[in-house]
Amino acid sequence: MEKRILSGIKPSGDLNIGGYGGALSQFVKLQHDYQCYFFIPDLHAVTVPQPPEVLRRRTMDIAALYIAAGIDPRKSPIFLQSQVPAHAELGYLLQTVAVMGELGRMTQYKEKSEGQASVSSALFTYPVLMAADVLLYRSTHVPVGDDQLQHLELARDLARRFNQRFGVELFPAPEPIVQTIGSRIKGLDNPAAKMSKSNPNPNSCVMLMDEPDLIRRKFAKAVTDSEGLVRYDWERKPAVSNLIEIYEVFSGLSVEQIERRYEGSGYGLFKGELAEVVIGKLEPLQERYRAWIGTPELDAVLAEGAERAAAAAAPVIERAKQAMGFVRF
Ligand code: ATP
Ligand code: LTN
Repeated sequence: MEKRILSGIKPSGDLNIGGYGGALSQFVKLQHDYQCYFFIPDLHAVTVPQPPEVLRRRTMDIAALYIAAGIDPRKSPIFLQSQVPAHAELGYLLQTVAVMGELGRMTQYKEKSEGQASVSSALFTYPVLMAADVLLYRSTHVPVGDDQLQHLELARDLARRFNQRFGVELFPAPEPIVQTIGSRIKGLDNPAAKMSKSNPNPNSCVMLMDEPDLIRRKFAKAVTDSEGLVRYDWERKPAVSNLIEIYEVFSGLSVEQIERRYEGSGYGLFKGELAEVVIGKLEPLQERYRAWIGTPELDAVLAEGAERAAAAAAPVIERAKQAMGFVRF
């Protein structure tokens, strides 16, 4: 069976190096071995209120960053979820198969709704739309950070349930691809919490568009421990292990190579060189981003991507509707 991937990054905030390590850098590697569809889940972003101009800017930013990071849009279609109506359509069909209890158990829903005065019903059904995204392309694999594993498990359950209920072999159960390194990059101020743009401390995360000097300052301030040893050990040295993971993602060196390189040298040199390794990757990426953003070529990539995605999705949504008993003339 052909190996197919669909994955994407929500335009709900500006991208940091966590999203780069957990998603973007993986996408770039996987495009050679799979038929990939990379989309921008803009319908997901609006499950929490987004000012329309901000949503527009971030959506195009992520599209430009996909290309800047090295995704080749001729090989893998890049498109906006809102431009392929089949996503919302299959999302609705799958809502008839999903049940309230399993959606109420989703950790991300619980986290994002906690303490909010009002929560949209779309935030609750969000994981069903995510399942639709994946199943619409009959994806066999989905690269995600480990925070998305529960959602993917739901997608697998819904695929099996749909097939069984309607007696079809339509949806394969998609397998997650989680990198062992880089899939759980933590905050620079606190290795217990994921690096997230929702953290109010600006020193907690390095943004993909940060200037070199700012990146240097942020790494200089990153917490470590008092041991002075560059050693990878998540149990006992989470802060240092996190920095080693970031180093790995951006340098391509292995953990062992990094440990050996900084044997006996303390944290100052390690953090300084880590900043340079990250800057070395981000500067050219930022330059390519600036070459693409706001161009008609970027619009053309997205228009063509949406056409190719819609063509791939059409027979699948058709088969799903037929299986459920919708009349077709
Ligand atoms: P938020 O932080 O606002 O909850 P998010 O950053 O998790 O959102 P996205 O921007 O859609 O949401 O993340 C895109 C991808 O990057 C997802 O697959 C997610 O698992 C991954 N990702 C996000 N942050 C990290 C992180 N700190 N470490 C590793 N992977 C991450
Ligand atoms: N839920 C994901 C974004 C997302 C996604 C997808 C990822 C929506 N649909 C399909 C992979 C495949 C997030 O919050 N990071």
